[in-house]
Amino acid sequence: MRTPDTPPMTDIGLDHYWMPFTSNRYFQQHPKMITQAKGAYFTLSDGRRVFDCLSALWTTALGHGDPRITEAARKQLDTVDYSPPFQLTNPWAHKLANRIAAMAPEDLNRVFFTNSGSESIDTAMKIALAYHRTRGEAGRTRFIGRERGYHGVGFGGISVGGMVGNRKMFSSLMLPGVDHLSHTHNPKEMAFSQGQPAWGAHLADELERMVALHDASNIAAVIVEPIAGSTGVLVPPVGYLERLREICTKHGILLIFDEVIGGFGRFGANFSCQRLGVTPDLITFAKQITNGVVPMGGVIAREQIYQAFMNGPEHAIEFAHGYTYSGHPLAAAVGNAVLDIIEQDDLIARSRALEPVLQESFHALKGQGGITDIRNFGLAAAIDLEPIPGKPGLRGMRVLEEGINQGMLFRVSGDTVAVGPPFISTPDELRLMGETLGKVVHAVPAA
Ligand code: PXG
Repeated sequence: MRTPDTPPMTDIGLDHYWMPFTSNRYFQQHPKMITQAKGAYFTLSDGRRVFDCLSALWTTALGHGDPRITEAARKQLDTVDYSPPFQLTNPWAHKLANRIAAMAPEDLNRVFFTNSGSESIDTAMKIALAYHRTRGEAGRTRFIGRERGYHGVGFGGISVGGMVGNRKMFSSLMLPGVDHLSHTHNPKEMAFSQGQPAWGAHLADELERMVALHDASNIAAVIVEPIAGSTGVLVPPVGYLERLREICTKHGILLIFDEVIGGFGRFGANFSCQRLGVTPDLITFAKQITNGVVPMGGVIAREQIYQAFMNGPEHAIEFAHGYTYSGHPLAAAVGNAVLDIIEQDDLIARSRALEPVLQESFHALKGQGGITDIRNFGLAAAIDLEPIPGKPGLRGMRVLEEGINQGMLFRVSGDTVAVGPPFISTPDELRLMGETLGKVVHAVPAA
């Protein structure tokens, strides 16, 4: 079904938009365009309607087109459409910062706004460096990331990130002084785990080896996603994050949790770290804070980190960093509306209540169609597929196409299929998602 104001796709030239993270030539042969978004469903320009299995890009768990968000945005545009963020501000950004601080754990209560996850990582890394320097520990410049980590695409983020495809072209400009912990996914020890795997806490001890090698006085921060999202929902082993926390505390190293996916309910708590019971020193967020409707991200810092910057003359800028759109009034108004809806509709409890349904529907696929692993935590799950021999990624691409034919927009990365459905999903929708994934996997075999 096409709405009257949507031109047919054939009328739109496809030549000029260089699409991000896309096989552009394949796309030109198999174009897919979203022309309608409502609730938990997208409609494509050819009329196919699909369930939004990944909440768009881990962004839109409240569903698309919630009139309360639309109204908040409309009202904001009529009031203050833009306000410059340096040396003055707007009330909506302050209100949102106050609310985010109240949702965050312990004394993480100072919120710095950005426009994306990538900018949030850069910002957190700068805060870490400047924090140590301002306290007279200027030698603490090294960062420790983790293999298979995704921290966006800025030079900071790809340096601490652990995805070779995102790094290899840019190695000449990668930040110096970065080490990577091993990733925690070992199918031999943990395949088909439900929730947190029992094996693997000892992998955090690698951090002690890095400290022994470099000396703690040279290390600024460790950055990890508590649950690695875009590399296929890698769930931390029981005790692993606790151990990282312990070692960081012991050596005065800041612990940064990248909660760009984990913020605002995806894992059944405000932030995934609260569900997992481990508190970092800095949290990065983005995506769900605005339900994806307007770009926004940010960093939440412990009080003591913020206070370390509050020195020097009072008229001086304490942290020479910020974006033209930091605390944008439209994004802030939408963020406030999103938090209102999360509260009013009790959506974090709903996300938590849906978790066992998702777990059951995914783990029911065990033993089918060359599925080599199934993982889940919170309202997120992934399966790994046996690849087509010699053609890694092709089976995944076919799953994407066949999924759309069968009414499901799965997120496919290589031969891994991930889902992170909207919090407004019904249990039946989640069951159908699992059943359909089973059918799709059978329809596109590895051999
Ligand atoms: N950190 C994490 C943990 C992310 O998941 C970013 C940083 C970067 O955010 P921006 O807003 O700069 O894109 C992300 C982004 C996927 C997928 O398929 C996930 C992301 C991006 C693209 C694909 O899961 N997350």
